[in-house]
Amino acid sequence: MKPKSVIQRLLRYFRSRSREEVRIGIYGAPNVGKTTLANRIAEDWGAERFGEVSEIPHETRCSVRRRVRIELGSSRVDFEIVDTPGVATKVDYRKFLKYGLDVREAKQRAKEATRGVVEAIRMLKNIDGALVVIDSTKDPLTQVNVTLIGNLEANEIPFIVVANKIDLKEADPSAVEDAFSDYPIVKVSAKTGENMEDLYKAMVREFTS
Ligand SMILES: Nc1nc2c(ncn2[C@@H]2O[C@H](COP(=O)(O)OP(=O)(O)OP(=O)(O)O)[C@@H](O)[C@H]2O)c(=O)[nH]1
Ligand SMILES: [Mg+2]
Repeated sequence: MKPKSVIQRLLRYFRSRSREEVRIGIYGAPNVGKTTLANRIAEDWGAERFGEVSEIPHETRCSVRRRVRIELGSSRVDFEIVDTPGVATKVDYRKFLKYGLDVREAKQRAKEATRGVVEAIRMLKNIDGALVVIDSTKDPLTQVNVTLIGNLEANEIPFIVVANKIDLKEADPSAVEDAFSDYPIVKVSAKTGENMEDLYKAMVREFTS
C-alpha cells in the first residue's frame, strides 16, 4: 500500500472515530433521484424528510443532513446521511427557461447550482462512504459518473452504485452493471421502494467494518 493511501485511511479512520455516525454522501448528476432516495430512506427509518423533489434539475442546491438508524437483524448502524446537490460539468441558466422560470430566477438558480456543485465536491473529503446514484434510463458512462467514481476510488472511500428508476420501462440497469462491474451495485426504484431492503443490507455490509 502507498504511504499516501495509508495516511488517507488513517485520517478517515480518526475523523470517523470523532463522530458517532457513519457519514454517507448521496452523490450523482442532477435529477437522478438523490433526494427521492434520501426521502425514502428517511421514511423507512423514521427520520425527517430531506427536501423537495423536482423534475427541474438542481432542485437541491445545499447539502442536507439527517441522522438515520438502520437496524437489520442483529446489526444496528447509526448513519448521518447527506443529500448533496447534483454534480454537473456545466450549469447553463438557459436550460431552466424551458421549465417556466423567468431569466432572473433562472440566473439565480444557476448561480446557486454552481455553488452547490462546489460544495458537493468539497464534501467528498468529509465522508466515510457514498451512494453514487445513477438514472438507469440514461447512458451511465458520463463524465460526471466516471469522475465521481474515480475520485472516490482514488481516496479509498467505499461506495455503492445505486441504479435508480428501475420502475420505468425504458430503464436498463444492466447497462449500469456492465459499466461499473467492479463495484457493489444495487438496482432500486426510490420512487416505489423496490429493492430498498437490498440497499440497506449493502449499506450495512459495505460501510461498517
Ligand atoms: N420513475 C421514477 N422517477 C424517479 C425516481 N426517483 C426520482 N424520480 C423522479 O426524478 C426527478 C428528480 O428527482 P430528485 O429526487 O429531485 O432528483 P435529484 O437527484 O435529487 O435532483 P437534484 O436535486 O436536482 O440534483 C423527479 O421528478 C422524481 O420524481 C424513481 O425511482 N422512479
Ligand atoms: Mg435533490
